[in-house]
Amino acid sequence: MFDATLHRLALRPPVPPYLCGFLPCPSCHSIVFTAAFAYNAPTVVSVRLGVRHRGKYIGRRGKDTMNGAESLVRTLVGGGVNVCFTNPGTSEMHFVAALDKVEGMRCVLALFEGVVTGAADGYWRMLDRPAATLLHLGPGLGNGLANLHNAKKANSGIVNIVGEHASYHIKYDAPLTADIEGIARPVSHWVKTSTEARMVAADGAEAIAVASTPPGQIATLILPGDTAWNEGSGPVTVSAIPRRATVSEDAVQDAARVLAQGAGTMLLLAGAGVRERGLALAGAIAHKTGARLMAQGSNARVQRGAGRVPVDRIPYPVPQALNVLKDVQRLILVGARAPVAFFGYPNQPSILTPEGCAISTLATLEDDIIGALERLADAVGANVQNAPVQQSFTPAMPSGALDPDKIAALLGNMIPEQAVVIDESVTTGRGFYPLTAGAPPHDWLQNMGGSIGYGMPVAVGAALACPDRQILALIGDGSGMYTVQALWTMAREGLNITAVIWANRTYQILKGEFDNVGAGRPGQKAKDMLEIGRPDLDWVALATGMGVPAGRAVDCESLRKQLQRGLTEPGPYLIEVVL
Ligand SMILES: Cc1ncc(C[n+]2csc(CCOP(=O)(O)OP(=O)(O)O)c2C)c(N)n1
Ligand SMILES: [Mg+2]
Repeated sequence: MFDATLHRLALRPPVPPYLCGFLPCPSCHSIVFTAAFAYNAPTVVSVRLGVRHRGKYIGRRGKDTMNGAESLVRTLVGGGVNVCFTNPGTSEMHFVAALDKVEGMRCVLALFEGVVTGAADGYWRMLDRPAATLLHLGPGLGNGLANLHNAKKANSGIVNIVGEHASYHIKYDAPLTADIEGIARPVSHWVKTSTEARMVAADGAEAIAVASTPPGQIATLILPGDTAWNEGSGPVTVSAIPRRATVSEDAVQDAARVLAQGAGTMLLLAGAGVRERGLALAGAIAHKTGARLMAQGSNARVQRGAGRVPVDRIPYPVPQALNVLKDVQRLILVGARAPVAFFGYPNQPSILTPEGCAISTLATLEDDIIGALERLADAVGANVQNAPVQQSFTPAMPSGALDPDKIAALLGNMIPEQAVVIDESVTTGRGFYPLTAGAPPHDWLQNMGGSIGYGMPVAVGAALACPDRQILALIGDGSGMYTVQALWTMAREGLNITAVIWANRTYQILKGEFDNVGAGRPGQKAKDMLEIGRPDLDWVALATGMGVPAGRAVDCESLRKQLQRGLTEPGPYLIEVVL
């Protein structure tokens, strides 16, 4: 019922309390014990009088107070951020304690920070609303960097909270001291270190606004320990989120003029342009004008399947991409960027559009893409009702030995309605698109930053964002090992995720790349860098060891059975597909 709160101290007991006695509680008027402590430190930093009563610290002026951490958590919840992916340490303990006190925040522990940041990416992609992270100083942030990079490229909004030493402690260069701002800057749109407990909530509100600013941004808020435990301001309301910019009438009319030039025009889509409404509008425009439609090579979330306007992506291999784009004379960008190769290769161009191709922009990713497409549809007289949509179809059920085409046919038969497919299939999945196009409506998420290990964490975030949907994570065995700890979080949270691992025991893609960059034929040492067998990873054991039930598939029949099981049983399931 009572205690005194000690602040900013190097405490050396015994510390005699003084100024103690029984006083009426300023909030409920019952009599409570009240004490102040002098700090037996080299310098006395602060002495304060107060009581903790009915779970709350009550300040000496009789007002209810709360510390910076609690002020921040209340700000987050008030601002609509109600999931926090965490991997905390000492410097974040007050934040952890505040999570306990505040209703409405779901806290999800991950055992590696790459899972934390990837999960926050997946959460945004499904809801267009940020989750928070909680990371432990520079090294914790460092472990999360690769998936923060992927999230930044996907324009996923994240309130990325990183603990820091107490501000007065930083100068001692203790083991965990690091340049957190320096580490955060390249993967963040906004970085701020809170300087004062009373500012933490306001900084948090700003971080939410920055993260939510279209198309979504990484806002890194660094929280020194003393800003968490000292007296805070109470919750702060998030200011209005900036709206997407309306594209100019010139941009719309220019696009209409380009489309009027007929064959050789392509609309290249990304962002809201590859969601259902954007595709319907773009499909109607293409149908009316004879333009071609295409999506960027990688997309944060494509809404596809029966009844939606289908769209192909620019292929990854440069020769195929050049071939797909060879007849494009006029390219109109709709949320997309002008297409370039994933890597530079000797004797291959970086720019994928043919020489002389005129590139114009209807809307950038930040703009109101849907509004722009609506106006363009009006300008060219296109009607959404006339957009040609994908018919439902199920490929013939394959049998016998597995290969990528048969796997695609199986998936085309089995993707459930409203499934969320997280695709990190790498080489196994290159041809999955056509045979899955006629499946019931579903979402398809891809790696936007090229840093592998994004898939299983993004599946965690997507499952938390959409608990009623089936999450199907299609993962290369090499990729899966980067963030394998995600399996444990799936088990702990009981997430509806079916993780399918393409166990080809190799970094198959790198074998092709070895040749593509002109490195010749791999010798034994090089081969050993491209194979991940010896020993073969036992994915069933890895999964069950982290609490995820699992099975193995070796042919079409067993894969079908395993998928049926994974997709119908509640909670996570892993399938090791031996290729
Ligand atoms: C963080 C990171 N490290 C390394 C790479 C290089 N890399 C690209 S793909 C790949 C292997 C992918 O292997 P797997 O997931 O098994 O797919 P497969 O090639 O066998 O189809 C590697 C190591 C990368 N993209 N990102
Ligand atoms: Mg592999």
